[in-house]
Amino acid sequence: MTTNVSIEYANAQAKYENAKTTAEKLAALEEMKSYCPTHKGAENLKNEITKKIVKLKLEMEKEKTQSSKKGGGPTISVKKEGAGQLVLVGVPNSGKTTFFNAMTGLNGPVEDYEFTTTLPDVGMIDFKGAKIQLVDLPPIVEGSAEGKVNGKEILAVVRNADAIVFVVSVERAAREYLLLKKELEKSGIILNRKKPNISIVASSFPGFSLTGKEFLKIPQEELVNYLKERGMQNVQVILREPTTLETVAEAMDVTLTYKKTLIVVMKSSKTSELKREKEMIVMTWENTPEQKAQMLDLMIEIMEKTYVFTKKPGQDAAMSMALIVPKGSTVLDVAGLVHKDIVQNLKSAKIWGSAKFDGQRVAKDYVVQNGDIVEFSW
Ligand SMILES: Nc1nc2c(ncn2[C@@H]2O[C@H](COP(=O)(O)OP(=O)(O)OP(=O)(O)O)[C@@H](O)[C@H]2O)c(=O)[nH]1
Ligand SMILES: [Mg+2]
Repeated sequence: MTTNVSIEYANAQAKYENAKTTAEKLAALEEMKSYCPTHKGAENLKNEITKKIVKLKLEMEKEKTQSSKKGGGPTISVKKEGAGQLVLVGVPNSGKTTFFNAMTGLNGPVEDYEFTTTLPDVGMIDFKGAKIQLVDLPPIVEGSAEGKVNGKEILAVVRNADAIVFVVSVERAAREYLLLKKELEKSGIILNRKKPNISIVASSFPGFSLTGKEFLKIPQEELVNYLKERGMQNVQVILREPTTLETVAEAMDVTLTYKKTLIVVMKSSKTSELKREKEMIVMTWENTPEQKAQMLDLMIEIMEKTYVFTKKPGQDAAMSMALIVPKGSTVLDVAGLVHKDIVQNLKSAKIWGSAKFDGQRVAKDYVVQNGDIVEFSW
């Protein structure tokens, strides 16, 4: 039986098929699981993935005991929990654990020497009643992408996260950020931009078809040859942005993953040397309650999520129980999180917040915004 899956799931599957190491395979499987459809027909698929994950973990345990005999390092995996997962990335001693402790209320080890954190530490942050997972990671160094100090395992965790919070020290902010960016890019993690908005799919019709010709910045023949060399003869190409061969290569590279980021600059006493690039969100850490609240809003934003509240007719809204949904979710998507009966019978909803007036009736496909209160009618 075929099961309809999302683009995210298909991408994760492609990563799995291209994974070279056990850690990469595991990260891809966990990503597949997190994007696995939730309806009943997909249960088998989910079970199959779980079985594969268990098998891989057993293999990794075996590798671990074998390699620890040889003096190799431990393997690392972090289970996703809550409405979204953020990872802390920084060079040694940049203040990751200091920041982690402040946000989660936990008490991870903070020392003034390097490599204090040697394994990921997981904490949950309360966001208006919803839970966000924050992962403190061991440091990234020059050479992590090649496997230095467990770099591959750490970067596999970064790859699977919903978004990244960089923690840099104020004195060396720009240098640290460039080093981190380079190591992540070498591992196929691209920051603060989206996958090229073009699609290249095998076609059941013979030959080459192109939509959006005005976006092609190279002779069409070059593109046709490039695809032919890669075994794509019958192909449909749709361009929605200026496109060169590099754009095409990037769009076809299933090993790449795209993440949004936020940069926290530690040690607030001095001004930072960090030059802001487009799309970069930079915040100097002062550890005040207002700043923590602001930080949480930014975390939701970089994970590309939206938070809403629900209410029952005639009752007050459940303001202490936010629901976190992917950005762009509709009233119907939110209903799916509340109860399946609502989904089946949903007629419309009332919205307080982003609608023109409070309590406005909206259709099922209305896209919700941060802080909206939704009341279902069914
Ligand atoms: N003054 C000041 N010191 C800080 C700040 N953040 C971190 N430190 C100090 O910097 C040192 C390292 O902090 P950690 O939080 O352990 O850094 P880390 O990035 O987790 O380090 P590793 O786990 O080794 O990678 C400690 O001595 C902290 O007290 C800050 O904002 N201000
Ligand atoms: Mg640490």
